[in-house]
Amino acid sequence: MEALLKLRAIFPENFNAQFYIDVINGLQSEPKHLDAKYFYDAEGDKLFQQIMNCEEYYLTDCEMEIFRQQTAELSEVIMQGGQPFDLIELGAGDATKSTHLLRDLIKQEADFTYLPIDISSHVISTLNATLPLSVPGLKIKGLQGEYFEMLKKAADISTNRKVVLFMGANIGNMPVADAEDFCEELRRNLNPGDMVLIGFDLKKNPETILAAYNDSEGITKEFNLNLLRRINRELGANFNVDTFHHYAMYDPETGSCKSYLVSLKEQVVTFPDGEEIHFKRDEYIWMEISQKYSLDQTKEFALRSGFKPVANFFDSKGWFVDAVWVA
Ligand code: AVI
Repeated sequence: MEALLKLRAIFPENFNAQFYIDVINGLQSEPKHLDAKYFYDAEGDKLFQQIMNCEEYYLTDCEMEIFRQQTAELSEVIMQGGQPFDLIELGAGDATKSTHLLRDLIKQEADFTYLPIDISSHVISTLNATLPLSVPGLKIKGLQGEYFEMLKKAADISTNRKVVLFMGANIGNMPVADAEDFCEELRRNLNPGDMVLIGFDLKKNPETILAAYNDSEGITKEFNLNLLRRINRELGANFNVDTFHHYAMYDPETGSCKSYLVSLKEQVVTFPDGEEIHFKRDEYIWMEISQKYSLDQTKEFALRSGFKPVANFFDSKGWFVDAVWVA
C-alpha cells in the first residue's frame, strides 16, 4: 500500500496501478509483450472504429452480413430452447450487429431481456439510455464489469434460460489454450440447455488475413503505436514511437496472426520512478494475437469444453462463422 502511495505521488494524475504493473511485467518478460486489452483507451477506440471501416479489415463486414441477412434464422435457433430467456452479450460495445437480432426477436414476440455486459460504464449507460429508443419494446438491463462476474450476477437476477453472445472474433485475441479455458469457464457458468453464439474468424487465403492486420493506410500500425503513446500519456514513459516498426505476420499452419512492434535501434525507455526498459536493435514487443480457426477446430473446441454444436451461420464468402453451441 505504501509503495502504491509512493507510485501515485510520482506518476501522472490518472495513474492506474494495475496498468503500470502489467506494462512493467510485460516489458521485463522475454520476449517483451504488452496486453492487447490496453489498446482500447478513447484514442484506441477511435482507431479500432477506423480499422473496422477500412478496406482490408473484412471481419466486421462478414459478421454484419450474417446478422443482417440471416436474422430470422438466428432468432429461430435462439428461440428454440424455449422462452422466456435472457440474451447476454459479452463485450457489447455499441451493439450495432446485435440490434438487428433484437429487432427481429421483438417482431417474433419473443419473451426475453437483453443483458449487455461491458467493462466500460460509459458503454453500459449509453446502451441503457439509447437502445430502448431505437428498439421499441426492448427490455434491457446493462451490466458493467468483468464477464464472468457479471454472468454470475445475471444468474442471480433471474433463473431464465441464458443465451450468451460472444461476437466479433474476440475469442481470437486469446491464445488457443486460453480460449479453451475461457470456453470451459463459460460452460461452468451456464446450465444445461443454455446457449452460446461465438464468432470465429476462419482460416482463409493467408494474404487476405495478413492484409487485414497490415492495412495500406497504416491504421493498424497507429492502433499498435497508440498503446506506446498511452503508456507515455498515463504512465509518464518516454517511448519514441518513431523508432518502432509495426510488423504483422500470419502462419497458415497454426492459424495465428500476430503483431509486433520492432525497435529500430538500441534504446532505453524510462518511467518516472526510474524504471528502465532496454531494447536491443530489432528487439520486438509482441502486441497481439488474432487466432484463426478451421471449422473442424471450432467443433472440437465446443466438444472439449462441454458444449454441443447445433448450428453454424456463415457469411456469403465463408470467411467467418457464428457458431451456436448448447450447454
Ligand atoms: C477485437 N479483435 C477481434 C480485433 C482482431 O481482429 O483481432 C482487434 C484488432 N487488432 C488489429 N486489428 C483488429
